[in-house]
Amino acid sequence: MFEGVFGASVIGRAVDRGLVTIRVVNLREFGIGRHRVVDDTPYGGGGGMVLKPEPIARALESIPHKGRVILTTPRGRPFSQNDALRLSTLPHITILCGHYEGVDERVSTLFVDEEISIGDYVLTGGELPAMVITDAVVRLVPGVLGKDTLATGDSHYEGLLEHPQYTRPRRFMGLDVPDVLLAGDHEAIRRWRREQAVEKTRKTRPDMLESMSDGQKTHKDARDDRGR
Ligand code: J9Q
Repeated sequence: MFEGVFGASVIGRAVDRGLVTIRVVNLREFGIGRHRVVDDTPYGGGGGMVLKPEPIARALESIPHKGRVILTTPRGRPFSQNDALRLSTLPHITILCGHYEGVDERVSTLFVDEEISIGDYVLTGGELPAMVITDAVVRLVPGVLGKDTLATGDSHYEGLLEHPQYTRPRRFMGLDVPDVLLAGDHEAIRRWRREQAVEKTRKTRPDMLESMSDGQKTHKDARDDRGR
């Protein structure tokens, strides 16, 4: 499940270039008994299966440099770009994939530094959230993206959604590229893009505009904070 995502595109190239190392550990290898059992029914009833603590403890013991241990769970703090930036500065992180029915609470108490949710929806497991977090973190590791890509093209660069983008052809199915983008007045282009970004944000994410005034860190601030 992880090979495709971690082997492809930007992340795959970062791995190939030795900029990051991603190790996938199969919990099943640390399961109990001949059947390598990793889950059990919950105390108190209620149905479903809960991940047992012993296999997780042994799986974590097998990891030499755990760094910060993160559990993906719908009960966690919502994941944000600031979390991605923070985690991208750490030499090692370990992401423990939760299970849709839950993980024995003692795992969190004993081994987990933070619990992260990628959003309020139900998934079958924490594997996809772990891949989402990994993708968001790895692309921020210095050298992974080209200079151009980091400077621009980031939807959360200033806490606004991105302005619309156009490329060739100039006319497609009767729709023209806005004239301002073709005229070469770069100040006018900046103004137009800013206006479009604010308008798009107001329409689809008004919550982002509301939270801008209360000291929320922009992507740029967080990058400055870590001395880049
Ligand atoms: C482990 N739904 O959902 C949103 N962020 C994480 C999760 C999640 C889930 C099920 C299992 C994590």
